[in-house]
Amino acid sequence: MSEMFKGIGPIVYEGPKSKNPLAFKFYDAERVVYGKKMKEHLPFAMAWWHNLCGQGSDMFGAPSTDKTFGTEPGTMAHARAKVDAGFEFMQKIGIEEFCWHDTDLVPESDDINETNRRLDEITDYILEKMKETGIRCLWGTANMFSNPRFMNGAGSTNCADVYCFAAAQVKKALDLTVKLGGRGYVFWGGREGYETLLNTDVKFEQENIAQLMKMAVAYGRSIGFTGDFYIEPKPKEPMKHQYDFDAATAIGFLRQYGLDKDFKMNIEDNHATLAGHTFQHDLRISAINGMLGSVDVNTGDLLLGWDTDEFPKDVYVATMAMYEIIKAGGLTGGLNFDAKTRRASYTYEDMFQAFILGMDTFALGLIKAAAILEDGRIDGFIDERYASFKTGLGAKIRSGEATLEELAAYAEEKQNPGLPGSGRQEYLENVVNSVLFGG
Ligand code: XLS
Ligand code: NI
Ligand code: NI
Repeated sequence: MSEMFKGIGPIVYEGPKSKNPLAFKFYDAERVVYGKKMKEHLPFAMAWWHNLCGQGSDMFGAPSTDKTFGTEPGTMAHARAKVDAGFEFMQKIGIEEFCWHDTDLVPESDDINETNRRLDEITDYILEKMKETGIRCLWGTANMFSNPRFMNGAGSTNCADVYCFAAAQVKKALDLTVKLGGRGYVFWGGREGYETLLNTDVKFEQENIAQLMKMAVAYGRSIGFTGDFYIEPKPKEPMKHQYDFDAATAIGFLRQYGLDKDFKMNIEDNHATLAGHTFQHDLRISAINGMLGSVDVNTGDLLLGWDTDEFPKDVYVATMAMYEIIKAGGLTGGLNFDAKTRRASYTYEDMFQAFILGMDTFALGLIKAAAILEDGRIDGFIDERYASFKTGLGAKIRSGEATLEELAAYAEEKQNPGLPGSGRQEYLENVVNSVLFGG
């Protein structure tokens, strides 16, 4: 096997002053921040699909990037070359885990039996590479949105035959996740939703999705999968209305169908913002429900209303994300770069630049989040803001001992409560700026 990314890497840490474009300025894997090594706080993963399969095509234009790796696309030779390229890339950039869809790994055949045979063959090869390098599998998933048979959904399809094919793909992808030692299994419901209620039975479809997930849990546990199942919420695209709109919706769905013990969230920045939230919001909602599992780190573009899957670059956003993750006690999953280079960034070097950007941005986010926590003013203020619930009637409300009559009697006696205390938002924003940029 010959070197694919000739003359590039390994990428090492050179510090903030370095002008070397192919070096980390902030990500220093072994550096201890807030009690743990950076690489432990930041379990980065590579997404097979964007990095090894994505060729820069868009709805208006043909591929701009050559990811043939010297082979004929659509062949097993190409599938193997992607494995070679992927492991070389991860080793050079210093990433220890990867995520995949079944269809990223091999070309799909018309016959599912042949596709499965190819999957067995390629995962044998991947397993060899894993043993050689120590690189691991973060999570696997089944692509149940690209093939036209899934045009009306997979779990939510109107057609029982299609549903069976979805089940077969989930079964196989679970087998492979276990084979590769994957720590998680993802359901992203890209086509699980609807375009119009004129042809859709929403309740029926949601029950069927839940049933597919229940069967997946039963099967997964029966073959020794001990990791977490994840739902990756997204409000829209490709479907107009997707059932897993955001973390709150997905968590409610899991609880309704008794799936909440086996599932957690895989939160993606760009999906949260499409749902009209911040990334931090969906991380928080997941965390307070004990369901913050894994994260797809990317970013959208505030000027565009779709999933642009850009590499993270906004240190403020990364800081708030890491603040949530640290406070939640870390991730059981990882930080998967579900992100792609821009269409016009079509060279191999651009792939490395993109990961350097994402990893440095999150390293900065980690350093700054730790600084906010150590500074203590933000958390101190929040604590103080609710202080009236620590004693007296406030404490009784919290412990569930208060009655409506007693609270009303207090209010009537007091006549007027006054104002609840300034939220001091601008002050707090000043605090964040001073921690971020005050040296
Ligand atoms: C698409 C999703 C997808 C999932 C895996 O928007 O982010 O890439 O992460 O199916
Ligand atoms: Ni994603
Ligand atoms: Ni996405």
